[in-house]
Amino acid sequence: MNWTVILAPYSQAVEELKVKLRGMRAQFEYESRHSPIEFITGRVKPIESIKEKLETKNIPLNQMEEAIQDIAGLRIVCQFVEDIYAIVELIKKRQDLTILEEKDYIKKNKDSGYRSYHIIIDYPVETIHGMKQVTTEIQVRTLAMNFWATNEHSLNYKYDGEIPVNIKSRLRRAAEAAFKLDEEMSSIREEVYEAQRAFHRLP
Ligand code: 0O2
Ligand code: 0O2
Repeated sequence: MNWTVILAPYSQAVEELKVKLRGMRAQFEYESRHSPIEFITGRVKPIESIKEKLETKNIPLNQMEEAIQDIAGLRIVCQFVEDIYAIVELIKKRQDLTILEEKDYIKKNKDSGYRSYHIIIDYPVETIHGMKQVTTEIQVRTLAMNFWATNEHSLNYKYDGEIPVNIKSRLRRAAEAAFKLDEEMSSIREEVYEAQRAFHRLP
């Protein structure tokens, strides 16, 4: 199995989408409008993580491409919860990708406390063998949700997926506190937009 060859279109998809989504952010700035995008990261899932996921989900290697939807992953981080839904609308209007599935873990968070909006897309990549639809996961979340997810991810790694119950319940409380922060920030977001517009008008 030549992983470099198999993963090449995924890496192409991640690189192209990073450029395109960062382009959206730049356009908001050129127009001196509040950008619903704070920053964008992307990655191809490491081979070891792909193998692990196949094992835990009991999926044969030849079904990997259909079964694992986040081999290519983009992450869009924003300031406000409202920005997440604005981004989702912008992505839905795009002609260069197809939406396969949407998972709203904001309205209904996961048991762990995890919140984010996931969009699964098919993105066409032109290869030397022709066009290939590459399934890609776009995670859209606020800075507060990202802060929480990054810390929880580290703890999961540390405890090999078996976080002790007392830490788990603290994490759930922290997730609620982060969401409260998002709600409080949302209530003053018009003030923030105004300040940011004023800042951009400065020479
Ligand atoms: P970490 O791991 O959080 O410490 P650039 O050089 O600017 O073009 P970029 O985006 O800075 O590229 O880095 P890269 O290497 O292309 O992207 C890696 C980033 O993807 C990491 O951010 C990861 O946090 C993020 N990432 C990790 N897992 C996932 C995932 O499952 N889905 C998505 N969508 N993104 C993920 P950091 O902060 O660089 O590193
Ligand atoms: P990594 O290391 O980020 O790549 P499911 O079959 O629904 O259980 P599935 O199909 O993988 O799982 O999809 P899901 O749960 O919608 O989203 C998968 C990705 O979302 C994860 O990728 C994480 O990046 C993120 N995620 C989901 N739940 C949590 C959570 O409780 N905490 C954190 N920190 N991130 C979460 P991977 O492959 O699990 O991991």
